[in-house]
This record gives sequence, C-alpha cells and structure tokens, in this order.
Amino acid sequence: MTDVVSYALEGTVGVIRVNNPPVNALSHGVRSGIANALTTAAQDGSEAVVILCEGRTFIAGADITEFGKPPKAPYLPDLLNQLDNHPKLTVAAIHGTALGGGFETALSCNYRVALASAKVGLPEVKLGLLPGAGGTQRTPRLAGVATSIELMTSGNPISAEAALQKGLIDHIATDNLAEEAIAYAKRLVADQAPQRQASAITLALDEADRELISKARSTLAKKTRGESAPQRIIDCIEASAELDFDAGLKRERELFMACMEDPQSAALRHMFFAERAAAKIDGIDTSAEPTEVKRVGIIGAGTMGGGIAMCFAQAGVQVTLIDMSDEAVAAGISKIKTNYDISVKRGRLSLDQVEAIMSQIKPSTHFEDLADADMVIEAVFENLAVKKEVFARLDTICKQDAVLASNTSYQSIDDIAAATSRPESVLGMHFFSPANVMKLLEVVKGDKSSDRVIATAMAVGKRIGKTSVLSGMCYGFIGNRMLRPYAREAALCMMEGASPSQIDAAMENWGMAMGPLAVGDLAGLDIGYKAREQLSDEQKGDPASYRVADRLVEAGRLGQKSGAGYYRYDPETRQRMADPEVDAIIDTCRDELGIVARTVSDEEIVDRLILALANEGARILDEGIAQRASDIDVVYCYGYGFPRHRGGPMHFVQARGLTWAVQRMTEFQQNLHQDNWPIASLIADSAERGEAL
Ligand code: T1G
Repeated sequence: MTDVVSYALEGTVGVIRVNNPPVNALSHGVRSGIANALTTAAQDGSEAVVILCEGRTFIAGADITEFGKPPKAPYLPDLLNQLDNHPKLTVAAIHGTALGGGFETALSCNYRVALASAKVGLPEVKLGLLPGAGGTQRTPRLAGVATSIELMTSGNPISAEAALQKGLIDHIATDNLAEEAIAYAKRLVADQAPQRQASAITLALDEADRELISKARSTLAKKTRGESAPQRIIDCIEASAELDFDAGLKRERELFMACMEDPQSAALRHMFFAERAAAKIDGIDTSAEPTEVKRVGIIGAGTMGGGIAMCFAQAGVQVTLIDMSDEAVAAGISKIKTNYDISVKRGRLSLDQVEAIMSQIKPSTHFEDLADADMVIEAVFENLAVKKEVFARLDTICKQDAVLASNTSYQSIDDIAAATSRPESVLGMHFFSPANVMKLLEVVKGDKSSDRVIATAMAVGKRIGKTSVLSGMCYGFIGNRMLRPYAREAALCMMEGASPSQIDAAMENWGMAMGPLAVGDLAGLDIGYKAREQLSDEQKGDPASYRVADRLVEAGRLGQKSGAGYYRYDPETRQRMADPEVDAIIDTCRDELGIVARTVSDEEIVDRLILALANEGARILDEGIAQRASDIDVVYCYGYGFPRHRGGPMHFVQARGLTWAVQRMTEFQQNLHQDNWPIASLIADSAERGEAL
C-alpha cells in the first residue's frame, strides 16, 4: 500500500481505506495504493472488498494538480479496469461527495453504499473535461440516457436518495458507514449475490433516447455556446449504446484527450484554482479573527440596497433595512417581495421559505436601530458628500467593533473613512447589480482598513454565497477601472466604422455574455453621462470615445430604461433591434470629428477590447491593487460576463502569448490612437523574460 492507502482484512472482508486529505483526490499515491491493495485482496482470504475513505469525503475526483504533468501509471482507466474485473465482490462506501473519478471508481465496483447525506456527481464538464475513466459508458448502462445527460452536462451532484432511485447506488447507510458497508458486503456474499458489472450491461437507444440526445445537443449549443466538452459528452453517451463497452471506452478516451488538450479545459482548470486562491489574503494577520455577523444594517432601500438585503436574509442574517422615509423603505420591501414572488412562480422557493426570509428583514427609518449591528453596508446615492454624511452619523451610533462598509462603485474609501473616528473599521464592499444574483463581491481595503474588517468582509462574502476578491483603492477598483478602456475601444471601433450590432455580435460570438454597447444600454447611458459631467475635458479623454453616448442621452435614449439607447427595445420581449436613427447619430458624430468610416474586422474588435482589459489589468496588478493575476480573472468572469472557458482576461492573454500581445498593441500604437496604447510594463517585461504575469 502507500501512506495514503491502507488495506486490512476485517473478518472475511478486505477493507481498502484511502486517506489523502483534503478530498481524497486520486493522486498517483492513491492510485498505486488502491492497485496494490486490489492485488493483495485478489490472493488473500477475503470474500469481498470494501473501498472507503477517511476524512470528510469519498474520493472527490482525479487530482487536478497533476493535470498537465506527465501522467504516471497506474493510470485511472487501468486501475478501474482492474477493479471492474476483480475476482472478489466489491463495494464502494460513499460519504461526502463522490465526484468525477471518485464516482467512476464507485461505478466500477459491483455495489455502492452511501450515507443518506452523501452526494454523487460527474462535474468534469465544469473543468472543460468529461468523465474519462469509464463514467460516460457505465452511467448510461446503469441509469439510462436522460440521467446521464443531466448528470454529465450539468456537472451538478445529486443526493444519495436520488442516486438510489436512478440505480446509481444500491443501499443507503444511516449511521456508521464502514460498519454498514462491511455488513452489507457480508450479506451479499452470504446471499451469493452476483458480481454485477455495469460494463457487462448492453444498452440500446430507443426513439425517445435519440430524441433526448438530439434535443440535448441543440439546447447545449445555446446554453454552453462555444464550449466543446458538453458536445463531446453527448458523443460519448451515444457511443455507450452504439459500441460495445471496450470500443466505447476507447471512444471516451479519444474525446477525453481532446478535451484535455483543449485550451478551454486549461482555462476552466485555471478558474477552479483561481476562485479558491481569491479567498486567500496575502500578508494578512491570520490571527485577525473575522467578526461574526449576526445582525447587518443596510442603508438605502433602492435596487442595490434591496438586493444586498436579500443576500443576507437568505443566509439567515438579521437585516435592518434603512431609508430616509417610510415610503422609500416600503418601496424597497415591496421590490424585494416582487423578486421573491418571481422565485416562487419559477419554483425556486416555496411560500414558506419566502416568508422566513422576509421575516429576517426589518424596515426602519431610524439610524439608531443600527446600534447593535455587527456590520453596516451603505448603499445610498453615488455621491461622496452624501456618503460622508452617512458614515459620520454611523460613527456616532454603531458599536465600536462594527464593520462599516460602503457599496460605492468609485468613491474613495479613504475619503469616506475620514468622515469617521474609526477609519480602521471602514472598507468597501462593492456588489454588482442585481446584487441578489451576481456572484462577485469586490472587497475594497482603504489605507487604514484593519485586517479584522478585511477578514470579516471576505468571510461574510463567502457566507452570503459571493465570490469575494480583495481590491486596493483606485478609481473603479479592479473591474470598473478595466471597463473604461474596454468601453473606450468599443466606442472608438464604432466611430471608426463598426456598427453597434457588429461590435456586440463580435464580442458575444467570442464568448462575452453580452456585448459592450448592449451592456451600456442595460446599465443606463445616463450613468456615464452624469459621471462625465463631473470630469474636465482632459479627464474625459478622446471626444470620439463618448460623443455618440452623449448624443444618445441628449436625445433621451438612455438605454433599456427608456426603450432605446444604442438599440431600440421591444417593450414586451426587451429584444434589441438595430436602429437607423443611431446610425445617423453615429454618422453625424463622425462628421463633427472628421472621422472617415472604414471597415473594422471582428478580429480587430475582439483584439482591441480584450487587450484593453488585459493591459489595464496588468497595470492594476503592477500597482498592487489586485493581489494576483488570477484574482482579476475571477473579477471578470464573475462580475462582467467574461467566458469562464477562456479563463479570464489575464489567463487568456497569457495563453494566447504575451509576445503576441506586445506585437498586437504595438500595431495599435502605430495605426490607431497612440496615446491609448501605452503597453503595461508588466506585460512588456514578462514577455521579454518569458515569464507569467
Ligand atoms: N484535485 C486536487 N485538489 C482538489 C480537488 C481535486 N479534484 N478538489 C478539491 N481540491 C482542493 C482545493 O483546491 C482546495 O485546496 C481543497 O481541496 C478544498 O477544496 C478522470 C478527469 C470536493 C466539492 O471536479 O468540487 O476526476 O485551496 O475549497 O468547498 O473522470 O473541492 O485548500 O489548497 O473546493 O469543501 C473531478 C472538484 C476532477 C471536484 C469540496 N472532480 N472539487 O469543496 O472545498 S476531474 C472535481 C470540488 C476527474 C476523471 C476526471 C470541491 C469539493 P486548497 P474546496 P469545498
């Protein structure tokens, strides 16, 4: 055995115990240990073999940290082949989450026992992969096509009970898993139960199955637009019925290797670790215990404040929602209720659940009601003076260890903190609209923010289901600061000859959830207009980058909220439509600025917008505003609709090649607006040294 796998005979049952924290991943040591144990068990006096794990979960999959490195035997498919053909009756004993290669190991056993609290799943698609150790061939044989499509293309785990119903497990243990699994194995031997093999089942597709497969292909083509793994999974499921088991395994292997070599998988594996790394704060005093937040105050019952209140109430935190008048608070509560009514209609929540959540939210117009709040989040009008006044009042009311956070998008945390006598308790918690939906939370530390309040905000973010990323203080923090050059390049491509529809289509076909101009219409063009009113001409930059937006706002075209912006919107479906009026406005602006339209290719649009993001991201990284390049990727994939299967702007540009990035931006310097393309020194230096960002 190895130090992560032990084997011992317990009576007539051989027990293989895996102990490879934190999740018993199938590292080389685990694979070797299991293989050796199976060899021993084949020759000893055991009548059955049970595989179980120590720690918090059954095997949660292949060891993702080994991907991209030279594989070492025993390879998982070979190990599972040894298990599948073992001479003794084999039982998997599942607790926690048996996922990916872990569940494939269990499927290669003759029987499966699971604790009622356990879950099983095949989440490989979330890594741009597919179950590559027989999962795509055994699952359809045990549970049929419909279950296999759902399990493998959603990547979501199912409960032990659901797995039992679907024939994926055979028995549910209620108490001591090891004891019950061993007793179950003994009973099977005593009953002379057959050593069933999923691999021995012959599967035939009926018409309904073929319908399901065809429908899945078209649904996935839309839902996972541009992603390769989901379609390859369907190919494997088809093969499980069209080919014999060994040929099906071969087909699965071919498609698995195609996924493994696909840049999309490298990107998604990058995101898997990036999301986890973002939670780690370098240099923080780890003894700085986060404050437990049992009561939170939210100031401002508008769209953002209401959405934030929902996040906390859903996490079981008591919320006091404050606004200046009874009418304003009532309107906020009513909007929250409407949101939950939609969730009930869609079957996401029951009426009782909504009632319980709403009972957590106490409306008020008195700041004094925040005296015992552990955290207060200000979500009032985006004006520094108003925010400073709010924080000055909080300073006189809140208890000493309360965390005072602002949901500001742009204002200086340091200026806000200066309005209090406790700047160490102040920081930013920047939510993204709609706050009850968007996963990203930017935690913005001010000069004086203490480690305790930073740790508290990060912990609270995780508790309310957000992916939190720490940002230093600069205008726009991480995400919105990068959005400015991105939006600038979109506007300039438009002025130079590309239509709004071409720009948005180019970016959406590349993978962005929504094109930049459609995003502008969604957010409201008047927001940028009002922000520009507070800037000097020099601060505004090249007039070509905002002239059209200004003209649209001045014409009352604010975006979706007014029914028209860069596009006209169907009042019923909100479907966007190109509008000749906008083309005319663009032509007029070109004439005013002496710009002669030219053909702008989709490739140029994509390169300019993505490089604009990565170039600014590199500056943010260089200035220490972001802790690591992967944090910037998390911000863009979780807050701005950047495709996860491209790994975020920083990963994408490095995967594409920093030398290419330098060469392409040099072309832009020479052919476009030179002052828009100073190449970030971190990119230039890293390209020169052949190093990562
Ligand atoms: N390999 C290596 N490390 C892993 C890992 C894995 N499979 N899963 C988790 N970790 C690390 C993780 O990076 C973190 O490390 C720590 O464990 C705790 O994770 C052939 C090819 C199991 C539900 O995709 O979904 O099998 O940050 O913070 O919230 O077909 O981890 O502490 O240093 O997420 O309690 C398929 C991925 C692989 C499962 C636990 N399996 N993992 O969640 O803890 S591909 C997966 C998870 C495969 C085969 C194919 C979750 C979890 P650190 P955590 P958690």
